[in-house]
Amino acid sequence: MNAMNDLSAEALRARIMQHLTFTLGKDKSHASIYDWRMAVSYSVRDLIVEPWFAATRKTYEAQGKRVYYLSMEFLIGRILEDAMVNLNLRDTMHEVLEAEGIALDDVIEDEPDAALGNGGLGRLAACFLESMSTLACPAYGYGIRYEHGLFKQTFESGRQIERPEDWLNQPHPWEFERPEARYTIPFKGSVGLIDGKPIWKPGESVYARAYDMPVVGWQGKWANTLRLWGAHPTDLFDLDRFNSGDHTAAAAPEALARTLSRVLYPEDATDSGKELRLKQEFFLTSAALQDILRRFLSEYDDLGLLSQKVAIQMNDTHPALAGPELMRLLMDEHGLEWDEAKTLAQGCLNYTNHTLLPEALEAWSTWLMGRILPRHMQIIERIDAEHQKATGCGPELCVIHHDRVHMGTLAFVMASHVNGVSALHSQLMRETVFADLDAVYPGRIINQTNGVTPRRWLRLSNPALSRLLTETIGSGWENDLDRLSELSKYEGDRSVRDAFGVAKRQNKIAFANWVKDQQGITLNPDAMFDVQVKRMHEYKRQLLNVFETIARWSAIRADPGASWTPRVKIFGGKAAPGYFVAKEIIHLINDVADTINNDPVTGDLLKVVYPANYNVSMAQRLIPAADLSEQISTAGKEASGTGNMKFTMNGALTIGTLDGANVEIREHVGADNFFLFGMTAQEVQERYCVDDHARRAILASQPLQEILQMLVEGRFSPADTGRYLGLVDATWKHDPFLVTSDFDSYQAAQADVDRAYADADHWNMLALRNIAGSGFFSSDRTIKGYMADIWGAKSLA
Ligand code: 26Q
Repeated sequence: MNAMNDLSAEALRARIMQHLTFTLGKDKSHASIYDWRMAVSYSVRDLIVEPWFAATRKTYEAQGKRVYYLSMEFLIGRILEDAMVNLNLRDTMHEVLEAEGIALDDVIEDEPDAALGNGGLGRLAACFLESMSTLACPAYGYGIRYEHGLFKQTFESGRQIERPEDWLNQPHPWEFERPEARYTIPFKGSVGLIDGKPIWKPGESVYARAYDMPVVGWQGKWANTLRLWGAHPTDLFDLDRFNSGDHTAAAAPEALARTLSRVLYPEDATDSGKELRLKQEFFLTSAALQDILRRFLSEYDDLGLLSQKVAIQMNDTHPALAGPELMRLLMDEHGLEWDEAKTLAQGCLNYTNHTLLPEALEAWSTWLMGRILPRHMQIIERIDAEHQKATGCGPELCVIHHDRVHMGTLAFVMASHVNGVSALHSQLMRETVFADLDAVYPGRIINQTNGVTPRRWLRLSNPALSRLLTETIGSGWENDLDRLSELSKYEGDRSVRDAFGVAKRQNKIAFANWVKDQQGITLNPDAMFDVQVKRMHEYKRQLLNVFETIARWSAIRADPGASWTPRVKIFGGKAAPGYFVAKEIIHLINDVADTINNDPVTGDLLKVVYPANYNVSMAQRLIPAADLSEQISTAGKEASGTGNMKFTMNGALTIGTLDGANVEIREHVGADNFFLFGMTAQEVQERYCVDDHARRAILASQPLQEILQMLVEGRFSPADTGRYLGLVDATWKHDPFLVTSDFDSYQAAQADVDRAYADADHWNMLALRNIAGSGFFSSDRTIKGYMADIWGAKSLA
């Protein structure tokens, strides 16, 4: 039963006016869009509280297993519209506000994105929370309440500039502060022995304070809690210093404590080894585990039941201190013996791996770990010793190796289940990075292919297509996405294909209007919208796409009268601030865009746009408008990808390699409906054995030589002709992600794309087949897999 269905426009209006008047203290004649957004948000939030309480009550009564998802990142985006969509309130809200002369879209867009994540891993956590609520899985998300989320990106003369993000400079209407839920988080100090028992005397500590956000599922039937921790000082204030006149120093303890939850680290694929990062990881992990144990002990008095009642998921190794910390709490605070503590911890814990790139695997120096967390270092050493003894493994397999604590090994050893995020990635885990551990712990590695929530990524972001889907296959696909397969019956129906074309065109016009507004660039909605949006990283090969763009431009200029398929190349994504090569590629894309967009010869046949500050909200505008989805990573490098899934379900076709979940997307939509190119993961490994692979590939490819020559001549940077010499040189000599080896194959696939797009009706049929095959990529399917294979948790629907 959905209470929201009964809510009339009049009742909703009354609630909003109540908040506007009494919560915001504003008369409607003076209310700003901000005031309306707050009043609207509080009114919607009020409607979630009831299912939220009901879920808590049912969870308590069921006495079943609870799931805890620990993640350093939750890349949520905007909350209001998602809540309205799930409560089926959007149309009523539109009506109510319209009567007041307020546009709902303006209110929605006034909300800052909650950007508490870098990219895929953080967005996956957000999709999982929503699916766990939709599926009535009793679950909690635990994360950090960063004051500043992922930096804002701007471009100055084509270069990326980072500015701090400041989402909490306004009240956050979706959170409930819980001053009573507070834990002490200890650091540093020393470990002594009293009566043969280790006693940790911390040298410093901070408080973790809870801030709760309800996460409501589809149709408002269930809401789980996302609990974010804010850091606060244990000693508020140095009063002596203040009284002696040193006002700045007096506030030092407070400032120091708060730095812990001040800002999200913007690296998404390199382990920086920074002390503050380690402290953040422990801060999250310890606060979450203390909270989990407190809740458990409020219901049960036998800690021996812990692993029957608690399942903990570690989102990558970032919370991998959960193993030693849970053991420490069980032993040092609750008096359990080592063996029982270890068995219980292992019974509760599970680990998801999101990358095999060596530079991203966390490994803390034993020196740093011992200094920040001396008690944990002892526990880790003993875990490692027992792991070595039990498996007889060599040094490479140890948790501690070359004076570093390898967090992947620690997480693996302390987990019941270890999972990869696509079939290929899980297989590569077994064959490469975790091959030896897989041999000594057989069966521990399993696969759970990622998914995305169709509520945000279809229903909310693509209303035009959503209406068509409901008209064609009926309602109910939103939480039963396999029903999209019923669309196959209509691929031969010209009116459905046309209707798809109309919906897509509508989305493209909306996006073109936005680009016009933002950048003054006019886009032709009849051109193919070819999109690559994701974090900037060499392995994702934005450079391959730029190279093809340059070759295309050059080819059109050579024969402008030929029958070219008009294209708009759209890029989006941020580079980690210290990632020099990624930033150089951003600069190149902007330089290429500048040159091409001002060329009257190519005109509407080719445009390049790179809107700054790609984020969740931009993705929601852009993905529904895409015709072509670029998923072109070096095979074996992209663990899964999740953007690839969003594009597919919005009716974009994929040009891609056999990497990550692309493999499964191709299986589900059909090989004829996917533009495949490039080497396989196996072939990539073999190519790496060829010393001068790049030189050979370039010498064998006329177009590649021309592209590199144009860069050498400074064709795209006339005022600074040497700008890309380094990039060209590195391409000839190193090309670590095999851009050159895959170039010809990519270019050929792009030519196939051009031909297919030229037949609009046929293209629409291919797009419909993609949508029909995309049901598997709902995160509801993924979460059902985790519940059944990993957590042993039951839906309480
Ligand atoms: C590690 C140490 C220190 C500082 C930062 C980090 C760090 C932070 C974030 C390392 C990695 C990340 C994020 C990784 C990530 O987003 N991986 C992506 O996860 C997606 C969800 O499973 C996959 O679809 C993508 O393929 C994968 O790249």
